[in-house]
Amino acid sequence: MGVTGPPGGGKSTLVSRLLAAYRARSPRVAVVAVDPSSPFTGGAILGDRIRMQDRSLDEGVFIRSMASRGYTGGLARTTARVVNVLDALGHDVVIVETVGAGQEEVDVVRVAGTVALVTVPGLGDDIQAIKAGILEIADVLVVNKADRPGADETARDLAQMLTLGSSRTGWKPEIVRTSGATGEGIEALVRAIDRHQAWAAESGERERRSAAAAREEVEALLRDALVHRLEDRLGEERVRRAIARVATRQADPYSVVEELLAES
Ligand SMILES: Nc1nc2c(ncn2[C@@H]2O[C@H](COP(=O)(O)OP(=O)(O)OP(=O)(O)O)[C@@H](O)[C@H]2O)c(=O)[nH]1
Ligand SMILES: [Mg+2]
Repeated sequence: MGVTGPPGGGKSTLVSRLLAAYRARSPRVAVVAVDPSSPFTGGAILGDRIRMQDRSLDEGVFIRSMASRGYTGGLARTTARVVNVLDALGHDVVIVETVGAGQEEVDVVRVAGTVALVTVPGLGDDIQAIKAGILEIADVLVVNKADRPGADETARDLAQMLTLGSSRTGWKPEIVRTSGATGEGIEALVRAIDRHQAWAAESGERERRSAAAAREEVEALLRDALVHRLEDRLGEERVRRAIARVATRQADPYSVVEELLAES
């Protein structure tokens, strides 16, 4: 499952709570925290380690941070593979935490069977921003930091937004109020996730998502392989020259692609 949302919304704290809940019923649980800002030794990763410390000594728990700086474009693919490996190694639950800030993060959470979008009270404008991109991929909407004032209002705003958008799949996301700080609402969140997974299994949505993810993965690899094969045949210099002609407006990209394909 994916846990996404704005920076500092309490995702890691919630994931730590979810870990405890899932660990109580599964022998092996894994977390992949995708860190968009930090290099490998960055403070945020260390922060995540420390916040999840109470879980990290447990043999049944695997926690991995992945820095994404410098990996734009390939992040979703890399994450998908890491998740596959963890799955193959026998983890019953794999949680992917990522900051929901852009398209890249939206792609990352597509690897997940269930996506929880974490918001906090009083985000106002940020909720508008969320609405634009990521609301449509949320299967469960979490209003975290519900120990703070304004959680009910935020939940109402989200419910309102849901009525405006049209559901792609027929699933109506549940809205759950939680506090990672006090543990309030965690059981309700787990139940909401369970309900979505049961629905996804029954409705065929789970198969649709795995089929889409598999297609995405194979096509991406195929594209890379074909480009490399073409470069091998024509020589990198030939390709470079073609690109330069597009850059200097001597040719349009469509004709250049036709030309390269015809030559190869
Ligand atoms: N009041 C309150 N504070 C919380 C809650 N959950 C987390 N926090 C605090 O919010 C801050 C951010 O928590 P994190 O769990 O690191 O949030 P995050 O979304 O993982 O942050 P990034 O990964 O950096 O985007 C920390 O200081 C937490 O102690 C909550 O339910 N209530
Ligand atoms: Mg975090």
